Amino acid sequence: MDAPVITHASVADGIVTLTLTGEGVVSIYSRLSGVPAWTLSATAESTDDPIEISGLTPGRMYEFYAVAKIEELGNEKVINGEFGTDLTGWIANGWIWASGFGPDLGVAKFNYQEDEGTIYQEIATEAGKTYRISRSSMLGTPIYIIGGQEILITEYPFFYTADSSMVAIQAKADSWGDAYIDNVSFKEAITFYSPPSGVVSVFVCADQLATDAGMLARLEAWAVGILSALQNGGANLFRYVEPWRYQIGFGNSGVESFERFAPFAYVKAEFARAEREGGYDLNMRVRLTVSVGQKSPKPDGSARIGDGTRIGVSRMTDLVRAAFEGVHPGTGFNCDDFYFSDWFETVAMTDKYAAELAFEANWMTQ
Ligand SMILES: [Ca+2]
Repeated sequence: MDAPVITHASVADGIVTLTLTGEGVVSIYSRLSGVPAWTLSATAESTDDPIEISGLTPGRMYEFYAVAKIEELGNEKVINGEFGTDLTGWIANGWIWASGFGPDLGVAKFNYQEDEGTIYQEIATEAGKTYRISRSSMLGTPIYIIGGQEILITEYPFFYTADSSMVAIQAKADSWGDAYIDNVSFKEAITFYSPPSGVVSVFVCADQLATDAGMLARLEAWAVGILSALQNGGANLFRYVEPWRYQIGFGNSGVESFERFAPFAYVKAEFARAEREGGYDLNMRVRLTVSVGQKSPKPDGSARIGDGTRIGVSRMTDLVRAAFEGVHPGTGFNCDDFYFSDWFETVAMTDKYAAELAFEANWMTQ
């Protein structure tokens, strides 16, 4: 079976919402970026609805992937579990065949003239394999699996992992009342797991960003979330995605910290081009600048154009531009959609290359 695909990731109010395609029961695993161990975060019966993951620490980057599980059932191992016309296949003591009970005519019925009685059937099993046991809901009939030990089934369907090569499935009744069984089923439960999906990174905004930080800091946090989720060929596009905090310096020794962070994307939001119209109405724009950078191990220029093992700034530019072109940051931002407005290179060396992409949107002022 194919791996599920995480097609979209978003974050709001500390909750990450993942949209997936794929079949089966999906488990979402997460970890703090940089932490080795993965944790099961959510399980969903299907990928039809988006899956929400809460309990995340704000202000941190998380990674997510999905695995799907499908259960198929093997052949029916019970002979005459429907009790169509008789008790063929069963060994009965105090039980008789009867008609006229339940939606499927024909049942095994305890003949309560007896003190107590059992009806059972032996089934070949394989130790270590899991079987799914079901029956029609019938009153007053405890069913046991008798293998290496005797197990009373208390809920259906019941999943049983065999511990021997032969078990008996047995209904046992006391003399005090009516008891019936019907539609007894015993099938191997075969579980398939998909390969894992690609890993998606999401920056969970700090709660205080919603109230304490300014609009520009909130815009940067939004853009970080989008950039963190960008992938190319199933892998994260960037190693570091953060608001611009002057992580990379330009000192006497050249460009500092570049190798440590690349491939990176840094985001800066700022107000731009405020103009006054005739009525002194403020006409303002907001600019989002995304700085992307890549390194290459040898001075071959692949940081700029990429090669078989490395995504160059050229491809990063395509993906980042598509990610913000015509996109609105959502409720709470008084602006129009963002549009690409400018591009220029900022670092051009044989083993390092960086460029800035600028997007602008009209900012509403009331
Ligand atoms: Ca029946």
